[in-house]
Amino acid sequence: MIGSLFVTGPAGTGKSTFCAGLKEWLISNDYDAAVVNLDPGSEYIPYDAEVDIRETISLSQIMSEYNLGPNGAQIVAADLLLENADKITRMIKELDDYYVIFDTPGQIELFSFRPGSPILVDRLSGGKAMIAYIADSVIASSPSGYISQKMLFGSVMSRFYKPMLFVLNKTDLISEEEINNIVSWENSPDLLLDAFLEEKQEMVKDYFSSILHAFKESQMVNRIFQVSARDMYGFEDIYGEMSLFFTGGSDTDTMFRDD
Ligand SMILES: Nc1nc2c(ncn2[C@@H]2O[C@H](COP(=O)(O)OP(=O)(O)OP(=O)(O)O)[C@@H](O)[C@H]2O)c(=O)[nH]1
Ligand SMILES: [Mg+2]
Repeated sequence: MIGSLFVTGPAGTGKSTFCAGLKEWLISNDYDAAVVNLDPGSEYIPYDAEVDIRETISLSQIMSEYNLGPNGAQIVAADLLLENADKITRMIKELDDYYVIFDTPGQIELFSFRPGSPILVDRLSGGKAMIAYIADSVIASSPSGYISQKMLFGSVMSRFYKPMLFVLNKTDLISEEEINNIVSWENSPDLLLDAFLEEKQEMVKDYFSSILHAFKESQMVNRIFQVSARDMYGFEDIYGEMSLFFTGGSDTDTMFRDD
C-alpha cells in the first residue's frame, strides 16, 4: 500500500460516509483506493469494502459465546481485532499501489482507547499511517463543542502519535459565518476563550486559557479540513495531505517522519 488512513471520531460524525466519499474521490481521480471495515457492529456501510471484519467477527456470536450484552460484546470484538491483524494484513497485502482507508467502530473508545489499538494500527499499516479525526460541524459550532472536539482530538493523538487530520465534517449543515468562527478560533486561542466566556461565564478561565494556548503552541492542530462527505466536498485537500505525507512532499509535517 502507499499508505493508510484510519478514520476515527465520535459516533455518528460521518466516519463511514467519509470513507465512502474519499474512496470515490480517489478512484474518480485515477488513484487506487480500498476501504477496510473494522467496525463489527455496523449494520450498513455506504461503500464496497475490500475487507469487512464482519465476515470474521460476529457480535451476536460473541454475545452468546461469552454471555455478554451488546456493550460487553463490542469490547471483546474490539480486542479481537488485534488477534485478527495478521489475517487482515494478508487480505490487504496485494493492494500494492493503493491508499487503504480504515473505517473504525462507531464508539470512539472502542478503537482509539483500547490497549491494543496503537499496535493494531502499526501492524495493519506497516507503520505508514495517518489518522483522520472526524468532528461534527454542528457540535463544533459552539465554543464549548469545539473545545471538546479539540480535547478529544488531543486524546486520540496521545494514543497513536501519528500525523492527524482534524476533519470538520457536515459543513453543509452550518452557515458560512459559523465556519468562519471556527476557523478564527483555530487561529486565535484568545478569540476562542472570549467566545467560550460568553457562552459559559462560570468556567475556570485559567485552566482553559492554558489548554487553548497549549494546543496552539504545540502546532498539533494547525489546520481544519472542511468537508462535507455527503456533498463530496473537501476531499482534494485530504488527498493532498495524504500524498504529501506518504509520498514525501516537501512541506509535510516532518515531526512524525523517520526519514
Ligand atoms: N448533512 C450531512 N450528513 C452527513 C454527512 N456525512 C454523514 N452524514 C450523515 O450522518 C449520519 C451518520 O453517518 P455515518 O457515516 O454512518 O457516521 P459514522 O460516524 O460512521 O457513524 P457510526 O459508525 O454509527 O458511529 C448518516 O445519516 C449520514 O448520512 C455530511 O457531510 N453532511
Ligand atoms: Mg460508521
